[in-house]
Amino acid sequence: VRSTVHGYPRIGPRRELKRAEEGYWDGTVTARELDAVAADLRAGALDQLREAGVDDLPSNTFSFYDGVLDTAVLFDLVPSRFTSPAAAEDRQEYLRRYFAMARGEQGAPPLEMTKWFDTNYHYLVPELSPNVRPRLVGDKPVAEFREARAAGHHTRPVLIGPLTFLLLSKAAEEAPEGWQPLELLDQLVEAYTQLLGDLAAAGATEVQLDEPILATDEGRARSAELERVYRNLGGVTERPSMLVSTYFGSIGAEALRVLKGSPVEAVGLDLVTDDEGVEDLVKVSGLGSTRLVAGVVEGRNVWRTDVPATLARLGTVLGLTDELTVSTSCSLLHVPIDLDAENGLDPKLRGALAFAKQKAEEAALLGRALSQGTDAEKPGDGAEIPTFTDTRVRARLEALGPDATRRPEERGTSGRSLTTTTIGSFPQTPELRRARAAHRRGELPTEEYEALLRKEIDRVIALQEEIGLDVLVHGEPERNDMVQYFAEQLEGYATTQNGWVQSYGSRCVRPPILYGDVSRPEPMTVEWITYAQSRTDKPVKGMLTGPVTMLAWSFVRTDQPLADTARQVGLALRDEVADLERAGIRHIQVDEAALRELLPLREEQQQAYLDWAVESFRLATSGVAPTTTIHTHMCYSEFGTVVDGIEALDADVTSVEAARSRMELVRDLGERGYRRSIGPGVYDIHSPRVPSADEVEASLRLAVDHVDAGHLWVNPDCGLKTRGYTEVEQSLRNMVEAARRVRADLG
Ligand code: THG
Ligand code: ZN
Repeated sequence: VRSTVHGYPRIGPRRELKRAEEGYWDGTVTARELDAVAADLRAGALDQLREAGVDDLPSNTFSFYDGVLDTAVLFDLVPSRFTSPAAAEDRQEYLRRYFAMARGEQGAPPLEMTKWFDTNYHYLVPELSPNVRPRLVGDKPVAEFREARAAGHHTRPVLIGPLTFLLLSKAAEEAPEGWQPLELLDQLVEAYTQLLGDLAAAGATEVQLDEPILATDEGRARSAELERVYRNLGGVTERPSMLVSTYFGSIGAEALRVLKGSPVEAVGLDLVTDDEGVEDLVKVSGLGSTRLVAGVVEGRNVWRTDVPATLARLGTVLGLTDELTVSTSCSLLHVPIDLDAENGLDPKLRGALAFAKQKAEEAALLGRALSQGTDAEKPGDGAEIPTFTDTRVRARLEALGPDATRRPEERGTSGRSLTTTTIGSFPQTPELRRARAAHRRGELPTEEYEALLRKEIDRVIALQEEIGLDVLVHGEPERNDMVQYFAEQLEGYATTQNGWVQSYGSRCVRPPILYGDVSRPEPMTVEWITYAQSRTDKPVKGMLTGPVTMLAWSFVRTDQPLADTARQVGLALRDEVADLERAGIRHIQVDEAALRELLPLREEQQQAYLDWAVESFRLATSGVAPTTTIHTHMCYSEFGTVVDGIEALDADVTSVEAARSRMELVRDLGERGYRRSIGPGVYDIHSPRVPSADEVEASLRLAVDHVDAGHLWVNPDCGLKTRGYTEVEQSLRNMVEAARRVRADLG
């Protein structure tokens, strides 16, 4: 029994890719230097996998930004705004175009970026239309195969499958009404055919085609297309054997039957996310001669594999296929690289963890153990993963009555129309970042660091007063990442020093590890918020991160349902909310930026999720007086499926990203007779562009047509942390001016 992994992190053990790319973007790193760093990272990853004992190594898992973008460029699916006919086709031009698609350039906004399924990784959304013609123009998968072979590794190139690629793409603006990217399927498959031929000619004997879309309702409904794609690809005479790999959940018996009956030589299944994968295998009476690549090592969480239990499960699965390979449940892109780079973790917790390198070792070990019989080698220590229980937390939750998640229907109102505010964070200046880094290294005494933070708060408060905003924020200068910041202060949570995971492009996050029962030993934000409040007569908003978002952006324990964990976080936040209120804070915002992201991929599971998501939010926020205003914020505008959930949160004010979707949400909510207030983002903070007062005014006038002005708040569409002060100041001035004009008109 052989072992493999579906993919490996690209950023490098010390985020080398980030440094090289950001240097390239600001002109301090040459294209040649960037390519050299990338080649080193690819070689390093293969060496690590080999060292871990993995039998079959993947290649083409590297990307400068994202694999979906790579695929679009590979097949010439580049919108015309990024092409410059004058330029010679060389490496510089290739990189210019590639990064322009990812990040935008003068006059050419970037491709839309969105979440990769239910992960915290983002991909770029290809824009397709009947005017484009997929054709193979690049050679990245072939080049990386050759490069690996030169270093002595015979690899399996990994590609995004055609079905997943097209179902994740969108119709370009110029496409006719009703046209769908899937209409390009046959042409695209033709281009893949050529790629398979090139790979075979280069010596590749197997390729991996990733079709995670099959784990979603949308993908499951496409079994006819699935059948067609793989029948056609299978018909290529000179081709490597094909592994179609699926992940982020089971794919259903129908898709499995299609794949089993297709020319595909191997199928990869996620056997970790749910139990249905094995049930499906039984339903189709096993895979027979189609090889099963069994995803049994969890690829997107950090817990080590329970080896004896997994061997037992694999024992059952062995009877359902003639040939088995052990693998991860998905690419290891979603976990940090190496546990050995952490030295601050509690040994008891550390013993329960595995990062990418350790997970590769687990896959290898499982393969060996199965080949040699389970007794041949004592795999792992077999010790139980420790539990961290806090009986006090459990008793408190137990004792809560139904009123703990209910607020009175009648609330105090601000009495004002078009109240202006911001989402919470203000720009993090280089000075601030440097000070935080120095403080963390122990080079800046805490008193000096905190004095600096207070100075920053003074400045941000004064600026907001001067601009004329109504509800102020302290600007969050004390926070690095909003999730990390709270995790550092909660019991039951651990943070890492070096556990970086790619979020998008060169941007990374260090997801904290929620390993035990959660509680709040002492107030987390009260000191900073009350300090800010002491500097102004206007109300200052308290800023917290909600339970769902705390879970979505952390690695979370799996020994109890997410709902139970969310309730514990909700209770800890409830304590914080109570302390803020007691300290005189009248506006409290609990962000649920990730409410949508954690929505299960399949509809049948979505309601149950929304129920506990709503309950944990309400647990956090329902302890306050009717006169305290609860705010929440969400970082997207396509609500569709979650709009009932948003209503059920029962927040007094909900701010959302609406700048790019022309206030559609406001209209929808208006039509539904939404009772609470809404703050549709009136300009897009994801771009440095300053909106004019006229422009903001136009948006506001649209909004007041649909929602009573007393229920309308005025704010940017997200936090201002990643922006610079010059543009922020001007944008906010224009926003306040626009609100003033519309308010004056309303009388
Ligand atoms: N926090 C976490 N996850 C997130 C976001 C977040 N996921 C969605 C969205 N926001 C992703 N956005 C970003 C934006 C910026 C950065 C990362 C994700 C970023 N990271 C720094 C970097 O890569 O240099 C490191 C930050 C740090 O020092 O902690 O700039 O807000 N969890
Ligand atoms: Zn946001």
